[in-house]
Amino acid sequence: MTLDMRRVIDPDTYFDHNLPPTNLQWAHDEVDRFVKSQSPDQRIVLVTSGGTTVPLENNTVRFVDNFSAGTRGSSSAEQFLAQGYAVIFLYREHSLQPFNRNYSHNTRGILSYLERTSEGQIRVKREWEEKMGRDLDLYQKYTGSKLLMVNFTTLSDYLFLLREVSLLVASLGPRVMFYLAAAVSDFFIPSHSMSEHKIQSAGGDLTLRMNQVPKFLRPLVKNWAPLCFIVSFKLETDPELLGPKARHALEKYGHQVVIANMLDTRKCQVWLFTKEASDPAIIQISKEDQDAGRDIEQDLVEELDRRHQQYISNGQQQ
Ligand code: PAZ
Repeated sequence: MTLDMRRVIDPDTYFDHNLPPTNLQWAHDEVDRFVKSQSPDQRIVLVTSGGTTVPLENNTVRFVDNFSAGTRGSSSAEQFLAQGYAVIFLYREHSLQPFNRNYSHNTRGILSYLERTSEGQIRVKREWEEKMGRDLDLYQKYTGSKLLMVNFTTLSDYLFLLREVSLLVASLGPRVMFYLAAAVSDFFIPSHSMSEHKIQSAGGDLTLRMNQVPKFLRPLVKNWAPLCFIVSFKLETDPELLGPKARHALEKYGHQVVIANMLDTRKCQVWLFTKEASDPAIIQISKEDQDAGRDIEQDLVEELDRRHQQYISNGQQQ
């Protein structure tokens, strides 16, 4: 399989040529209701999480996926809730979700947390009772009132939903944060260029031609939500590229923060780049803290919370 990634499309054209997701109207209504139900000074964060897929066929059997388990997004959503934010969680279907993440995607399987009592009832095993009880209480406390979950699968779903949510929250201005942790494909096949049905193998090798995905951070920052506090992520595997690419993104799009991370060390170290500081702030967490159950997202979200408060009180001057 070879990839040809040369053609560039602008963001508006993208929406004209790709189909919206089936949950777009539902998401519009739910986000609208959620936002209107918050108090006037409530801070809101849109957390995006998980990877987008890029279908190879309109009747999709095969797709290209983007790396992301959803750990960053789901753990961060929990921390934002703890900091008092209302959270819109835009996540890849079947990726990790806040509070559920501790039980849903490990090798054990949900049934291994349960047992049957001598009376025949099913209950949580004693060793998990305390932790599960805590997560259940938080999940029930926040769901609906402070946590709204909206799911996507494909790149196209994600982009339509991101635009929809952005336009709905934009009027709230600086008190809204965008925390764009989802891993979004850089390449795709437009709907009209895709095979309608399953690609057949009878023809031998497959050559794919993929277009470059338009850079949606630009319209997001400039047009969709210009007054909001926008945090994007940059993932690299080559350490030489990480700093320059994070800086380049800040200069090109003019938003507030780029969080840079390396694939191998993303759970223990991140760098925060801003326009104001010449060197990035480093947030890291020791192996001992990780083993004790502490996530780097706790420190990361606390730092962003501080910077967001500053941004609000500076009246967007940060
Ligand atoms: O979801 P996860 O915890 O496995 O990974 C998180 C991440 C590395 C996808 C995220 O921190 C990130 O960098 N997102 C942006 C990726 C990108 O550059 O498109």
